Amino acid sequence: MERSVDIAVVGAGFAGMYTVVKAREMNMTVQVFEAGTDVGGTWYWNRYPGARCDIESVEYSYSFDNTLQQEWEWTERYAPQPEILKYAQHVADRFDLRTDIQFSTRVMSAHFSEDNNTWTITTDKDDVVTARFVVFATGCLSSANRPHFPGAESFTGEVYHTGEWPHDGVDFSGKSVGLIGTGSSAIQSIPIIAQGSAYLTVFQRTASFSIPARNESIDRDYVAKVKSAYPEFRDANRRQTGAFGSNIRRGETSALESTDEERWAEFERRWDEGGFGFLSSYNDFLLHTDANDLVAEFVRQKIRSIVKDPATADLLMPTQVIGCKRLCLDTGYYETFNRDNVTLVAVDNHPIERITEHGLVVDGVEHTFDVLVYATGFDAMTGSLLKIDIRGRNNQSLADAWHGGPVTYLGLNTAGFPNMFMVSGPGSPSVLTNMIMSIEQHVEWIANCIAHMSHNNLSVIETTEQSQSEWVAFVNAVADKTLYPSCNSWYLGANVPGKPRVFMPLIGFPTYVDKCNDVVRNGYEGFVLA
Ligand code: N01
Repeated sequence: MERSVDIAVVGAGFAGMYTVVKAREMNMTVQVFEAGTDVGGTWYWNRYPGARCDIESVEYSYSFDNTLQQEWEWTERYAPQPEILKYAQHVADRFDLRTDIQFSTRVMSAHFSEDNNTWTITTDKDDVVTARFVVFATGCLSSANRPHFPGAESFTGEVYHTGEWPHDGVDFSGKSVGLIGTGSSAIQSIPIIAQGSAYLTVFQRTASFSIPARNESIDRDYVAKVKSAYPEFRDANRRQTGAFGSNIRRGETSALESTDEERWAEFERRWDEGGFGFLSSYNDFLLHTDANDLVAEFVRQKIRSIVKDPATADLLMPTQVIGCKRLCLDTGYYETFNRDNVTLVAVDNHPIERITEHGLVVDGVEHTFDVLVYATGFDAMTGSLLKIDIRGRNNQSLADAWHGGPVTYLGLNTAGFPNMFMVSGPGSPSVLTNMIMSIEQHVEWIANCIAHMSHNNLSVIETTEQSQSEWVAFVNAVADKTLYPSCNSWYLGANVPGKPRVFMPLIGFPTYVDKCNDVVRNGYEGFVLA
């Protein structure tokens, strides 16, 4: 393809799809490139057993079209991956989005020309598209992190990564499985793989805190209530720190102000209810370690009471601050370690030494299996952007501009890269929110900005070095007021060896939205328009 368009978009997940909707509203031409064979992004790739969203279904969906949100019927409290993918496909059908998307195509480079203020995008299918604007809708958790272990190539069995799961599924029956990782993806898949395989060995570097999801069939009365005032329900969610959970009771006092009995009863109630509401019983879990210790100890006691073998229970005991890594929600995770066909191996003090033909070696002991599953997460927030050869002014690469860590203004743009927008880029609330709410806010901001430029005959928008360094400092100052930076999370890039440690997501969706709106009201303050 050789084509010239107003807007080139990379990625056809929820962000790329909505960008097509907005571009068409503005009567602009748009070309999306997507590596997968269909829409859905995260929900297209992450097909591992048990994959489901940890934000409730009625909230994790588009709000921009009232008929769409009224008509779509979710079946479970937390939607499983196949249903979310079906929803994305339904939206693509309903708005006829696929005509502007070229699938099975990976964007290789995006270069800005200062001569004519356009971007040139090239792909692995030899397409060349020029565009006034480029929108990276590449997702925050879309670049699989596959740690390199010596000997990895020598393993002769099947190998999978949770984030790149085969479309036809995996038949584990009668097979022994080794699974590396105990984050959200592992915690969702482990109970199901354990049930469906002959034997499962889990290799754990850091024990995670997990809370029961209490997933169930969706409560139709609750759905009817939400739908009777859906726009108001969405607005109420947008006013929450994470843009979700307006139905969660939020404690407004410190955990330290209650008696032991009151606290324990409250924790029990929340444990029984399941979900992220567990950490909302008091208002200071992520502010004070004394408060955090109380709720962390409650979960540790739950683990002790569920897991029968004391040595395994000890290994499963998380020691970090609860909530500073993304809290996991599970269905029968800790119970799975009571099964006869499951073993937990700690790889913290003795990291995985190497992979062999038939398994892997830890502390000199070889563990053998037929199938190896990497549940090792993602090069989050920056990985997918930095895989593309993105070049702005003076032929400077994004990798070079971000060598010390990602620098953006509002998570939307980086100095030296005019007319380039990121949807839910580093420095925006993104992964600390209901992603679809964040995506809608970003795409609408970008669309309004492009419309403003067209109406005012402006050809270039770009932030400044000063705006972005102040913004990064602000994002980190907000994080530093909390316990978030206290552990080695992917929010900090700490899961990928050599990645600069920068706290990437901004905490606080409503404040962020106010800031974005103020920037516009003040004539795109912090940007230079020409
Ligand atoms: O990835 P992770 P994930 N040797 O990075 C381990 C979202 N999500 O795919 O903690 C040994 O959390 C690593 O160990 P450690 C959600 O936002 C949402 O599970 O770094 N182990 C960790 O245990 C989530 O947070 C949903 O010490 C190694 C695991 O691999 C995010 O995606 C479901 C290792 C990776 O855990 C990422 O989750 C799934 C090594 N060299 C995902 N390298 C829901 O909506 C890494 N590990 C519910």
